[in-house]
Parts: sequence; C-alpha cells; structure tokens
Amino acid sequence: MSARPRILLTRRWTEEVERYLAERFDVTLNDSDVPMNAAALRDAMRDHDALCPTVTDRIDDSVLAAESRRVQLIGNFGVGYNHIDIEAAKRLGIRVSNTPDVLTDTTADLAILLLLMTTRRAGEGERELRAGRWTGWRPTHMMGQSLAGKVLGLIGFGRIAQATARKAHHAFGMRIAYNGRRRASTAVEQETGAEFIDSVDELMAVCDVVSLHCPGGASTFHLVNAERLRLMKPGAVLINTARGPVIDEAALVTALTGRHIAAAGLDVYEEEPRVHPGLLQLENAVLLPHLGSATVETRTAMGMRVAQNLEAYFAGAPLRDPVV
Ligand code: 8YV
Repeated sequence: MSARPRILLTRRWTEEVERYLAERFDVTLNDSDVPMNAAALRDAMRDHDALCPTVTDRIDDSVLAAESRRVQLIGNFGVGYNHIDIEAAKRLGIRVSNTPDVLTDTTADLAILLLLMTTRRAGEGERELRAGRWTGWRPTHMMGQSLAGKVLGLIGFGRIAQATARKAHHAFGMRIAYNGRRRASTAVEQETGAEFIDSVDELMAVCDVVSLHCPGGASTFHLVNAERLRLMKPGAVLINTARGPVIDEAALVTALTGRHIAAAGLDVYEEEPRVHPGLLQLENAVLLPHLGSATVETRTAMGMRVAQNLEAYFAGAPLRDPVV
C-alpha cells in the first residue's frame, strides 16, 4: 500500500513536471485534458489529498464543501485565484497556494507584445498581406503610433505591472503612470519611472496606453466600463493581460467600432473560451488566446512551484506561497 499523498491535476502539465510529481506522489491525471465538470471535481475532492486546478476550473463552494471531502490543499497552477472561492476555503479550513514570481516576466513580455502589436497594427498588417491585399510600400501605408515619450498607465501595480513598466520605460522610452491599491516605495517608483495617480478615472484620461494588471473577481468586475472608456484620450490603446471581466466587453466593442479609442490588445475574455462576436469583426482588436504565461520554461516553473507547495504541505512545513 502506498503512503504517498494522492494528488489530482485537473489538466495536463509539462512532461518534466508530471514526471517529477509522479516520483513523489500518487498522481491522477486528467488524460482527456478537457475541463472537469463540478460533479467530477466533487468526486476528486473525496478521493485525493490535494487538488491542483487551473483558471479553467470553477472551484466554488459546492466543490470545496463536497461531502466526505478528503482534500486538504488546493495547489493552484497560476498566480490568479479568482476561480477559487477563497472565503469558502477559509471557512472549511482548506489551504490554498498559488504560483507567483515565476510567470512575472513572461506575462509582462506578453503585455509588451500586445502594446507593440496594437500600436504598430501588426495583426491588421499580417491579415492584409496574407489576404493578398498588400499593394506595395507607400509613405502613408498603415501608419501606427510611436511609443517614445507616450504615457503608459498601469491599473494595478503588482509584480507583473512593475515588470511591464520597467520594460516599457527602459526599452521603449515610455513615461509610466500607475494606480494601485497602495502607493509603491520610492525606490520602485524611481526604478520603474512610474508616477502614482490616485484615481482610476484620472489615469484613464491622461494616458496614451492603459494596461490592466489588477486581480479579477467582484472588486474589479467591469472596472473598465462605458464611462471609463469615454474618459480615455481619442486614439488611446487598451491592453488586458489580467482577467476578462475587468472590461465590459460590449462597451469595448462600441468604443472600438466608433474608433473613440484606436485599438485594444486582449489576452483574456469575459467568458473564456467564448470571445464577444463583435470583437472578432474588428481590425483594431488584437486577440490572443490567454497566452500570458505560455512558454515551456514558465509553464514548467509554474508546475515546479506547485510541487514545492505540495512538498512543503505534506512535510508539515509552511506553504511557500500561501493564499489561505
Ligand atoms: C495561467 C494566469 O495561464 O497565472 C495566472 O493567473 O492567468 C495564467 O498565467 C493560468 O491562470 C493558469 O491557471
């Protein structure tokens, strides 16, 4: 009989991490790699010591409070945990961990990719060329916007926002403004070139590009709504690598259709994997399929970070990345 803790990964992880975990735990894999429904998640809660979900799993009260629950730890694969009912976990005494740090630069790189693709109209250009519509070079062809001296405004100023600020400021000469729950230290402000603006409305109104880096969940639902989109400068750009529901997608479609703002670069959506049909029609929307942390190195590092939390927990040591 094996005394090894039983753990379940709700999706397939990189081979390296699956092998590492299999050497240390009794691992259940979801071979189909299709998201598990609530009933299957509840069953898993009864048969395992730890459950390792991703953003595609809804770990709500009904799952956490499964009858005859055995799971003691939710080892989330990802830094964001708005898909887990944290209050219910607290109430039930279930521990939750996440994977900060290891995806910071990779996700910031993707924000920069969207910043460049939107301001230089890269998606539009590629579509034109592939469709055989490119008639050749001309001085006024598909002109975008330069970045040097422009103001990048960050909503939320955690690790990923700070890394995005550093790259935009030092590599592209952008000026940086931010709004967050609290003001960063003077050292961080100096190093990232960032200036604190104490209202979201003001930040929306003064920036050339606004990039979202706040957590998801009820407190940020539709933070960027029709009124806030109207506050943006004509010709401004909106980037979202945080969580889809932070933006009212229908209102964004209206703002982009009327060209009040020049473009949006999105990696996340209100109801993934569904994308608002209005967005799909727009040349000035760059749309990626939630690829923020999707590099081999980072996805392996995220899995290893979950492994470290599992190992600590089952050794009776403090969690490396406790959420609860
Ligand atoms: C992940 C993310 O791809 O870590 C996060 O919060 O959004 C992404 O990097 C995904 O959430 C993994 O569950």
